[in-house]
Amino acid sequence: MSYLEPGSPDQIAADLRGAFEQRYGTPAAAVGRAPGRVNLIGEHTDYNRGLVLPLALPHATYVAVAPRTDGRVRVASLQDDATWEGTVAEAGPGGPRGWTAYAAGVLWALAEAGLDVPGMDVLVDGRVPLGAGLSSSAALECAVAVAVLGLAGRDLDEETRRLVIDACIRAETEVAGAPTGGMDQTVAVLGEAGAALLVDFDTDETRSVPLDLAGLTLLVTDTRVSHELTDGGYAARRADCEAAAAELGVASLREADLAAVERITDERVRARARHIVTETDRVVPVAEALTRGDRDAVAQLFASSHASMRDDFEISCDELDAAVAVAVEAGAVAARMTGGGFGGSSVALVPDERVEAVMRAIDTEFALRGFAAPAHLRAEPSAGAGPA
Ligand code: GAF
Repeated sequence: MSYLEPGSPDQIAADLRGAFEQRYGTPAAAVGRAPGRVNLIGEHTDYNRGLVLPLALPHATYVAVAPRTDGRVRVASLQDDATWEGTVAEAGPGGPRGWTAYAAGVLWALAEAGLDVPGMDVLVDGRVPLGAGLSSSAALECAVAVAVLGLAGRDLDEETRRLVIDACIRAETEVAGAPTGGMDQTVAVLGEAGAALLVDFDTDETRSVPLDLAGLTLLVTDTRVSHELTDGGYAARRADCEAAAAELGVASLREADLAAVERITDERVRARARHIVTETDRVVPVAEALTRGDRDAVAQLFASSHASMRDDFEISCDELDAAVAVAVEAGAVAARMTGGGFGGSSVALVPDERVEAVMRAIDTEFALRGFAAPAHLRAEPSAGAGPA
C-alpha cells in the first residue's frame, strides 16, 4: 500500500529554485513554504465564532519569488498552465481568477495592509492534494505571503504572523470569493510539529495541544470527490447559520444554546444551527480525550460529529460515509469526514498495526461501489509556514 508522501522540503525547494531560474531567467530571491491541514474536530464552526482543532500536515506548498523593477507581477505554477500577469493594484477583487486569485490576491492584501510590495515573478509548487479538503488554498496563500516577507527581510514574529493570516483571509474571501472562516490560514501559519492547534474564534486565542500518537496513525483518505468552496454550497451553509443567529437574536451561534436552537422555525435552518452548537461543544472534549489517551471518548465524539455533518449540516457524500464506516469496521479507533465537505477527505485514528488493513478495506469498498480510487496520506502534525 502506498501513501501520498510529502517529499523532502529541502529537495523540493532546491528543485523549485532551479525551475524558477529556468522559467524567468533570474534566480529566486526567496522561497516560502506553508502546509495544508487536517481538522480533527470543529467543522464550519470558525465563521460562527466557535472552536476548531486542526493540525498542519507535512504536505506543503512552496513558492519562489524574485522582485522586478518594472512593477509587473507574473504568477505561474508547476502544476497548472494557467498564469496571471498584472500589477499589485490589479491583483485585488475582480482581478485574477481561478487558482491565481489565491496567489496574486495575497500581494494585493499585503499591500492593503501597508507593506511595500514590489512587482515580482512568482512560481508555485503545490504539494497539498487539490480539492481534497486539506486546505491547498490556504497553503498557497500563506506560502506566497511568507515568500514576499522573505523578500522584505522580515522575521516571522508574532505580529507578522498575524499580518500574514489576515492578509491571506482577505485574499481568499475578497479576491478568490470563497466566504471561508479563517481556520485554514490560522493553522497554516501557527501549526506546530507534534501538536494540534485549538483556536477560539470568539477571542482569537490559540493553544497548542500536544498529540502523543505513539502506536497510532492519523490516516487521511482523499475520496477524490473534488470539493469546491466557491460553488455555493459553503455560502448557503453560512447564510443558514446567519439566519439562525438572526432569528435567535444573537450575534453568532457561539452564543446560542441547544434548547433555543430547537425552537427555530425552519427545519433546515434548525438542523444547520444544531450542527454548529453540538460541534462546538465537541471540540474541547476531543482535545482532552486525545490528551489523556481516551480512545473510547474520541471514537464516540468523532462518530457524533460525522453523523451531525451528514444529517444536520448535509455536507457529507456517499464516498465520505463509506470511508468512515469502513475505516471503523476494519479497526480504526475513530473516523469522521474532515474539512469543508461536499467531497474531500476523511480522517481516522488507526492503531499502527491496522493501518494497512484499513487502507485495503477502503480501497476494496470503493472499487466494489464503482467510486474513484482514493488516496491515503499520513497526517503527522507538522510545523506552520516559514522560509524554505
Ligand atoms: C473550509 C474553510 F476554509 C474553513 O474556514 C472552515 O470553515 C472549514 O471549511 C470547515 O470547518 O476549509
